[in-house]
Amino acid sequence: MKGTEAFQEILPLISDEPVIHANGFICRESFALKDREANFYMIGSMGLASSIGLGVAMCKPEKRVIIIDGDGNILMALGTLAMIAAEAPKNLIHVVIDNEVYESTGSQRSLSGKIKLEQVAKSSGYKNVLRIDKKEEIKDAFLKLKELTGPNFLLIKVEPCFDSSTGRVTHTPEEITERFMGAIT
Ligand SMILES: Cc1ncc(C[n+]2csc(CCOP(=O)(O)OP(=O)(O)O)c2C)c(N)n1
Ligand SMILES: [Mg+2]
Repeated sequence: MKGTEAFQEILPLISDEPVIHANGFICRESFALKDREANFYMIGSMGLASSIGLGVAMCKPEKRVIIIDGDGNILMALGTLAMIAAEAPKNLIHVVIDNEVYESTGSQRSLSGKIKLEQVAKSSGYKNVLRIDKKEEIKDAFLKLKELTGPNFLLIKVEPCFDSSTGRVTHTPEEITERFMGAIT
């Protein structure tokens, strides 16, 4: 499955949940397919979507909070997995689009071809962890994790082939922050 296809499957399953996106193609893809006020796009700072998602989940326990992360991003902030597991927000779903490369910067190989990220999440203490590699499995897996008490982790293995013609997020960081805060308040 292509990265784009993973987004095409997941986005229709999201209603009013806050979604915090990792930088690079993850933001761009989601923005191009369906921009929403409750989308937070991390522009530039790699590795931090998971920390921001944890903060939002802790501050808004009544909302189901979704992080859409990348393999390179998550590897840059592995300590955050331990922090999420330790804080154990019941309302958090951490999705990782794993193409085994840093695709946004030229597809340099990441470590996720050798390191099983779902095992890292499981042994850190995430409550429910699923790894899938077929597009047809996304809907059931995501809806199941939405029902289960978190923190939950969904690893989606994809081919490295985001569409390079996908545009950049056109909102400024200030606009993204302001409308996101408005949407979740
Ligand atoms: C601290 C930091 N280092 C490097 C970059 C450059 N950079 C932006 S996106 C990215 C790759 C992210 O990889 P991954 O999370 O796997 O997402 P993908 O691009 O594969 O969708 C890199 C290296 C950055 N923005 N910030
Ligand atoms: Mg990647």
